[in-house]
Parts: sequence; structure tokens; C-alpha cells
Amino acid sequence: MSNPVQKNKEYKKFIVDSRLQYFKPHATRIEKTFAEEISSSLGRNLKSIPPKFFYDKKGSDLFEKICSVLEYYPTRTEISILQKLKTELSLFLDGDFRLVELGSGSSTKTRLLLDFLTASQKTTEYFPIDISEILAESSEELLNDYKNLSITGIIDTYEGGLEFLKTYDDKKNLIIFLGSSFGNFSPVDGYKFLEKIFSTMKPGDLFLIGLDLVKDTSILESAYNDSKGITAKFNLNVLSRINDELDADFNLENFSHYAVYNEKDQRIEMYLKSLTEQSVIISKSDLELKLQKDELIHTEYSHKYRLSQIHDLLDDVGFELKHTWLDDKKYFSLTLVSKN
Ligand code: AVI
Repeated sequence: MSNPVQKNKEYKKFIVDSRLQYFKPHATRIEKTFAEEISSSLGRNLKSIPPKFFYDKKGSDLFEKICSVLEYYPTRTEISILQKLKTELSLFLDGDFRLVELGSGSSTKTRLLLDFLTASQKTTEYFPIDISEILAESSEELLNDYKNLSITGIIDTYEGGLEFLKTYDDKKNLIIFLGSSFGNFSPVDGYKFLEKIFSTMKPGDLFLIGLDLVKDTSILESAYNDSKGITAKFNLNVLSRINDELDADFNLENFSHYAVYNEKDQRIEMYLKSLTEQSVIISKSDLELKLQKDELIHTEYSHKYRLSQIHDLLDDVGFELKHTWLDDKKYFSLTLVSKN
């Protein structure tokens, strides 16, 4: 990355060339450290590890693999909807839009939208918001492939990036949040997050959200218990990460992956199950963790929705519904809303 050349409020601006720039917050923000978050989430009676910690380099690679296992239908289904949606999107775009993506996303999905936007606009700006600096690698390929594209990356949390966008300029934004990542929030946090997106948007901006739908329990449970065991590796990898980064002594052989669908709460619940009574030291969190045999450490919720719930939720926040696209099997949805 090049040298910082300009400051914008509490962000530093890094100009790489005329088509690529990044903003990164100064390190002065007070955020809880990994060690502190693990100390409080594993120090409770009902033990948990926040799912955002899945995504170190190995975890992100494993997630990429999950996306192409046979049982995990969401990614390929969402791609199939995006393929048919992109031409219909023009009905809802009046004028030029910047593409703002929460998460730097799978390039296949981003590219489907960029294909359409760069073909129909003279120039297109892509604004990925992502805490990981992986942005740098994918940007180069995108700039090579789309000559009328420029990229402004925000290396920050989604909330931080949205706050940044709010006062950035007057251009119209098409904000996308794909992959049913929204389903990993708790309902309360999810609602707050939608309010945050809504408050960021100017009248005329659009928001496209991809959400997984309620379906047969067997299909859902297979998607999170794939036969190749990739999801299990992904789940267990968070313990390796804690071992490496927080100086802990989890023995991965003493844990198993457990994922089950809770019909009442409409969510896959993912846990790590302790296979024996054991104690684990997490040095940097200053914690001695005591686990009973069969005790569960919660690692993720993945909520599933009914169409009416999606529409009610978006409506409650204040969005105006434009359109929902589905695949033939009605497994997955993409909903476009606006702020008027
Ligand atoms: C990132 N997120 C939407 C995935 C999901 O389906 O909830 C994470 C995942 N966990 C296990 N498999 C995939």
C-alpha cells in the first residue's frame, strides 16, 4: 500500500493511483481487543465465541470452500438470482449509482453487479467496506477487468464504514449486503444494523439485501453439516485461532462440531461440543475455562426468514419495498428497497 497523503476526519486516505484509494481509521479508536471479547464471551455461564472471529485467513479460506460444497445451497442460489436480476435492476436505477458493498464479498457476486453497472454507466465507483485488508488483492483484478471502474475501499467495521459514507458526498448509492450475512446477527442487533443502513442512506439511495429462506429442516441441517466436513473444520478453526493468537491450549480433538435447526426461532444454531470434562487456559484473556462433558460453546446463529417477515422488517425500519427476486425453488431471496 502507498504512503498516506491526505486526512479525512479520523480516517487516513491512501491514494494508490488515479483509480484506487483506501480510507483507514486512525488507530486511536477505542475498540475491545480479541482477548477482551473472548474473556467476556467465554467467561459467562452460557459460553460463546462471536462468529466474527471465524474469519482469520484460514477461516476465510474454509468459508470460501463451504460456499462450493454440494449441500451449502445459499451461495450458488444467490448467484443464480443475481444473474437474472442484473438486467431487471435497470428498471429501478434512475441515473448513475455507486456500488457500496458491506464486506468485500465474493468477487463472483460483485462482478455480476459490476458487469451491469459498468456497461450502463460511463464510470462506476465501487466502495467495498471491509475490516480485512484482503481488499487490496481483489481490487487489482477488478481494475484490470473493468476499465471504467474506480475503487474506494473503506477498511473498517460495517458501522464505521457506513458512518463514513453518510457524509462522503452526494452521489447515489446502491448498498448491497449479500450472502444472508444479516442472518448471523441477533434479531436485536440486526434491527439496529438496518436502522444504521437506513440512517446512512440519502433519499433515492437503494439497498439490496440477500436473505436465506425458511425451508425443510433436513435441507438446512445438511447445509451446515456437509459430508466433506468443511463446516466442521470452519467451526473448529476458531479454537486454533484462539490457541495461536491468545496463547491458549484448546485440544481440538476434545471438541466436535454441532449444528442444529431451531424451528421456533427459525435459525441454524452452531456450537462446539466439549467431548470430555476439561479445562483450557487462555493466557492472554486471563481465563481458565472449565467445561463439562457435552457442554456447548455457542459459535453462530444463522437466521432464516419468511418473505412476509422480510417485508415487515424492512417496512418497520422505514424502507420502501421495490422488488423481491427468488430462485425457482424459493430457497433464497434478494430484496431491493429504497429510502424516499
Ligand atoms: C456468512 N454466513 C452467512 C454463513 C451462514 O450461512 O450463516 C456462515 C456459515 N456458517 C456455517 N456455514 C456458513
